[in-house]
Amino acid sequence: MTTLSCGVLSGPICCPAPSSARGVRGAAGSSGASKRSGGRPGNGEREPSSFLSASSASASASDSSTSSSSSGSDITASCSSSGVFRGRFGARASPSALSGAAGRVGRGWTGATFGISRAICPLRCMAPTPGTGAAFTNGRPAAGSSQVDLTSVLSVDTRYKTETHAAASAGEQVVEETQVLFEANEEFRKNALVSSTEKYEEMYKQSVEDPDTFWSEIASQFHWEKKWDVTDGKVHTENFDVRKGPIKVEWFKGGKTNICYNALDRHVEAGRANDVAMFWEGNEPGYDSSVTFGNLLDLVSQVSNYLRSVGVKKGDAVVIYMPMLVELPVAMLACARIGAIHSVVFAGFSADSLAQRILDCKPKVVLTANGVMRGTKFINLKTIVDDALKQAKQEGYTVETSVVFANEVATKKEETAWVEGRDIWWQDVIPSQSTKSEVEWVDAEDPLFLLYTSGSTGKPKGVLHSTGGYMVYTATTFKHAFDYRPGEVYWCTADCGWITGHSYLTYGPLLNGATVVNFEGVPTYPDAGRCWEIVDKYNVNIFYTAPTAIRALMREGDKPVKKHSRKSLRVLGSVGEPINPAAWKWYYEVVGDSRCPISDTWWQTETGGFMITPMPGGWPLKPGSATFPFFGVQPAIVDENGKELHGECSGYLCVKASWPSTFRTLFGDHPRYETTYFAPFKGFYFSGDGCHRDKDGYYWLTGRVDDVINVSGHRIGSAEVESALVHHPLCAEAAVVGYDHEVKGQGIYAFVTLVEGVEYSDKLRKDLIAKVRSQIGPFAAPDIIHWAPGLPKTRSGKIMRRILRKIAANQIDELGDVSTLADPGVVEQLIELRDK
Ligand code: 6R9
Repeated sequence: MTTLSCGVLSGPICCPAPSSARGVRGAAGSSGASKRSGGRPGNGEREPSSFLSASSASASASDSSTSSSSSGSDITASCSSSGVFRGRFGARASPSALSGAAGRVGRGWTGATFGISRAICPLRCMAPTPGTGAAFTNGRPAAGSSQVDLTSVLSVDTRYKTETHAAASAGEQVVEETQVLFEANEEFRKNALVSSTEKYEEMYKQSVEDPDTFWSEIASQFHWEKKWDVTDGKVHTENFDVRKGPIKVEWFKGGKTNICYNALDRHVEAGRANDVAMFWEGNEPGYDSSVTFGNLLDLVSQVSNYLRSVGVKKGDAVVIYMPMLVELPVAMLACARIGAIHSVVFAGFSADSLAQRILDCKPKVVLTANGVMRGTKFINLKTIVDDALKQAKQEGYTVETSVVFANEVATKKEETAWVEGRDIWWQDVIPSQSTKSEVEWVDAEDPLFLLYTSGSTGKPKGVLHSTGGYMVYTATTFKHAFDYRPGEVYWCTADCGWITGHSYLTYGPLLNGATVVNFEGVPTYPDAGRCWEIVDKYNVNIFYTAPTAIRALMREGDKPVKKHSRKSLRVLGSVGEPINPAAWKWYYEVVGDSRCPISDTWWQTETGGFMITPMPGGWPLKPGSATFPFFGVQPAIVDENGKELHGECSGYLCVKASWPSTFRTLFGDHPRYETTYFAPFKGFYFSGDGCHRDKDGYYWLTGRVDDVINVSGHRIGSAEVESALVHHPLCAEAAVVGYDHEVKGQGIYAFVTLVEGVEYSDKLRKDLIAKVRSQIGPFAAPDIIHWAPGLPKTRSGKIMRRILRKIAANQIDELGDVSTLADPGVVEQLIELRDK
């Protein structure tokens, strides 16, 4: 049997200084675009969190072209042929434990036998690559294109393939290696919320057979000012089938509630006012603060009162462009308290991107800070906001009020540019507000927030979530996927600029009354031991991060980890992209001391909460698999014709029915919502991801199948980068693809055709990268610019991205059929220029 051995203040100035504060922080008070065809307006959507940006930066500095194939040797090297491995959370290979779960989850599938031969590559049984591969005409996908590109599924998955090869060539039995199970020890399982596959099965069965009762019971644990309507025993209505009319989802309609009340007031009223709700850890060690539920409620009330005072009402949008100060989640909760719709834009997006979002949702107010330090780097947020507001004004929309948090640790007030009449210091207006603020009771279906995300066109999609279902679902998923127990300290490294920071740094944990760690800095500053220092400092029990951060830290070796005890850790989590088994193993063995289960949570901005995730203790884990669906989630893997596949299979990951936190629409564009997500495979929500289900019913996510690149766990549309590139006057055409990147998961590889007669130069290369940085944000900067005298196109002008991906991956001998190209000679030219 092969086994894997494998404030100065201490708090916001405007709230009482918490006793545990030690800091000295003054603040916390606290598809081929071309000129010829007209480039799309540049815009970006997402960027890695500050955490992730750091790892991206370090990755590109060292070797931007390294493929992740090296991880393959890691896994081989650490394979041993010793017997069954069991740690405190041990690994084992056993068929029995799984039989229940597998038998049930793999609908229509009877198999539960274990130890059968299957290579790690989850795409073993993927359909063959279609002839021309590229799914989008002219590299310029139409909004809501219903086509998906199977070739990208194949290229995305090379990490897994490589590992399979590596293991095989070392004479290991790949088969058994992939079947290694990591199972929680008896003690862990006994106390787990979901302690067995049987318990999971029972709950899952009820959740899909009678979702109305299942979710009503859970929803009843929250405060509802008025109970929801029940029609024919139903608390939800949905249409997931475009053939039957408009797509529509509603949960708990008629119910009146408030998510801020449930996340704060409810705990304060239950006597928990003095319990710590949030530990804030600044970029600079020693700068920290903590806020209790009482403090947080006071702060949120003050901000909500201020917003009301400047005319923000229920249903109005508020844009938040802030670093990870306590004030960021506070601002979100303050909007929720008064029924305003928050739209957080990651404070790393460029002015252009911010302007685009402002123009789309037309906020009354923008909340920001004058600057922030990330590691040793100062980021002047105020100049970015100023530029964005200027652009928005030129385009016809004027923001009347911009509230600026003076982040004294990063920069001085005197050095901050100012627009009289519009700009106002946060510290001048918030602390003087009353700490009492009436709650606006909203309908469960009233919108809670908007969050822009990348799609396959240049225009970002404003994903809209409503209140009641989102509240119930994020709270429930948080509790179960992390096996959360009252009193535990939980640290999520995500920035609130992304969905993870919404659902699992703010709402999910606070709804459960958990103590959250909010870290402003980056994992490698001042050194690679920072995370573990923080874990020990706050006795973190649950730690949730992204594979890109894990890989960046793994490169620094075990020493910085082992220097710290980490004995408080109980559960680890992963999100953002598929975690490669080598990183999983390192996370498990080194960070978690082979003691802590890893919840590899698959979900999306659109889903609002976890969809496929382990429940620690409930069943054994397989490194790299997100395991099984959460309660109420009915995944379907379909083939290219939309036919649902059963048992062991690979294809496109869809969902058959709504779950409470389904996103309700794309802001201002319901047709795009329908065509993007519901038209490709009729009757299903299409996730945009490829997926394999193995013989045991485990789900293995294999990456995006559309033209979205997942860099450091965050989505960037290739169309957006192409559009930014063609904004450069010397760029005639651009085609962007993803390629395997050792740390970031995927990197950005841009093929660029210059205008006639322009010479290639390093300066131009830098200028092009700078163009993308300024149009979208630094995180979207291409890692590689590949000069392209021409692009491989079919006679109808369709770019064959399959070929570009192969060239980017240096798989020149796997180009496949190029005979349908208008000019096959282009490929030779591109190969010649590969390293130029
Ligand atoms: C939460 C979040 C969503 C896309 C999603 C998928 C990828 C996220 C994953 C994962 C494999 C996981 N993704 N978690 N892939 N395993 N555990 O990241 O939302 O930024 O919208 O990205 O991220 O490709 O479609 P979002």
